[in-house]
Amino acid sequence: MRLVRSGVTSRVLMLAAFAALVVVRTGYAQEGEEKGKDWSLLFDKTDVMIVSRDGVKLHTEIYAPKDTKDALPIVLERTPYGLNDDEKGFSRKLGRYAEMIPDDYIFVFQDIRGRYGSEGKFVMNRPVRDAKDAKAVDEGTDTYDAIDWLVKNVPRNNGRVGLLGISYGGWLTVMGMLEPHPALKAVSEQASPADMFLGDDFHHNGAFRLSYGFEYSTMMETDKTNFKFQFDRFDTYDWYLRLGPLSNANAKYIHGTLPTWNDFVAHPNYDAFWKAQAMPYLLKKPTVPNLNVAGWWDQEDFYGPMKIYELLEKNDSEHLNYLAAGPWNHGGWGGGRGDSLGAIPFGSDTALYFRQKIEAPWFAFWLKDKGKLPVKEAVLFQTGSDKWVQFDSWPPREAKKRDLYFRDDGRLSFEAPVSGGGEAFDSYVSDPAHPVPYRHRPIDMTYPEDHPGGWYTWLVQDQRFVDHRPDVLSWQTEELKDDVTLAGDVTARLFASTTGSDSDWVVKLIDVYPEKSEQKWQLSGYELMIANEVFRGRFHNSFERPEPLTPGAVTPFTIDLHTANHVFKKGHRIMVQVQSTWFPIIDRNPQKFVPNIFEARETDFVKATQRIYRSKRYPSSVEISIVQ
Ligand code: PG9
Repeated sequence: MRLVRSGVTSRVLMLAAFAALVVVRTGYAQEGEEKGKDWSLLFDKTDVMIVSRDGVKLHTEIYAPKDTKDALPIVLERTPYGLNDDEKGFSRKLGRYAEMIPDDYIFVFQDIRGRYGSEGKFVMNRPVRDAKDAKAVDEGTDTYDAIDWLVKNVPRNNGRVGLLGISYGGWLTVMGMLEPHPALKAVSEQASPADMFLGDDFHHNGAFRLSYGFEYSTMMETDKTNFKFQFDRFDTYDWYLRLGPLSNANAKYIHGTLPTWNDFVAHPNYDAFWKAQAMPYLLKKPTVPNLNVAGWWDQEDFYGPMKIYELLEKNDSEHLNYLAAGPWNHGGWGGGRGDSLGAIPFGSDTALYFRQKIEAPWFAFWLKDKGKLPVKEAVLFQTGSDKWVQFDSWPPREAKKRDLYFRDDGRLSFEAPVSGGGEAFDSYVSDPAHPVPYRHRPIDMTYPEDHPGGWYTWLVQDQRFVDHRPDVLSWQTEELKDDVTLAGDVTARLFASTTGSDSDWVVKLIDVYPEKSEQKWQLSGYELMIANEVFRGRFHNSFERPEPLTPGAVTPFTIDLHTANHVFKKGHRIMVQVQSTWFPIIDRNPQKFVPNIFEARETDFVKATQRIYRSKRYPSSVEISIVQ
């Protein structure tokens, strides 16, 4: 085929021809891939090693559009996951930018230090350098040095740079905007972790994300590539249960070789190690326009982008901070159509919409002075009603807080209990030897390569798979007579006791579909999680200094279930579930207080009887934010 070489038009035509081939590769490096595309027809590639200020050389690929004479902005993505070149040596990452390519950019992809083609040492979430040490480096200085080299050396660049990335790439983006290079004119932090102890990949409220922490640190620190730990069985629920106490991970498998695992063991509390990489301690006033992007069902980093948006918003006097969120799993906006997730349809191609109507125009506005901004402040897909909504603030100021109270006979009600004290409760026995699976078994490995993994959609899995377990309690409303529109914060307030001296509390807010769903027969009675979180009881007074719980004492626990933008439709019910294990995404709490759970012994793991109170004196509830 002879190419019609007419600049932008030819690129649009070619991209349209390839569009049918778009597939989504989900996971740590989620991005659009376009199989069979010949990128060499569209771009000239240059491979360079950019030298950072400490002499370490970083492998960088530069893709300049073939047929334009204009000076163009640079779009930079830095990654720990490799550039994934195709047979012709062109990065498959270009597929992620199909909707931006017609606007004409020079795309640049860089391996971060210590990974794939770059020199140096990889450090997981490398802390920000000591500013007093002139020779010190961090991901911010590497980004700065890369941008500096690019604007000085890449032919036909217009001196403007955009920076973006998903997850680890999002975190690198935030690092790059802390002390931005003057040429950095727009960034998009997408699903960046914000705090690895409180809410993202490695812990939630101090509870360790076992399967993720183990599989991710083996993937990143065994060699320079994305190594896969070889499980000897398909069902990792079984594997992690047989592992027993966490100390067996080093004793039997990794033998102290993984720095990140050793850090987990050495830093079981919220100490300076975790704070050195967490956004609340790093972010100040935004100085570069930033589009934060989040997925409502992001199984890895939902806390992060929402927290980063919230923190930057506090000092956003120049209106540089924006938010987009959609019905996506981790990075689900980066490829594919986004018309559904698991069994849940959304009525339109939400990911495509994001890339075409939000992300591409957003960068074109800042980097090319083209068009209008596609978002006033926050553009958020509303699940349940399946539509995009523009907000002036997030959470919306006009939202009213209402409590959903746990009542007797498994009822959930906006009416508070009017009587009772310590005798009104529901109870279950939590047994670390039989933990509740977090998704239905078999639980395959986190990032399988040979089959579509369950990890990517577990947050939308039908929760009926556990709701009759004796160690999972459920409360639900009557059928709703009108739509209930939740927009904003969700907070659980449990009054709970345990016979143990430590305990986890998992709370899930669920939309229960009608028994006969008009939308889709297979969704009849579906229990869809809208918000969820785990809290490790030992941290009820302080994440820095854990304390034993007093056995039998009623203790209040406030658990942030983050924000949601969801309509519980008329005829649906609202349900809350509470349980004390969520395995193996969360490690088993021994339920007996030990100074460091990573050093707990087999005999420390004990059954505990849990009580969730629901009386006037102890009114356990989930507070939701409602708009009309
Ligand atoms: N969730 C992944 C991650 C980011 C940052 C640190 C550790 C893990 C990722 O998808 O990149």
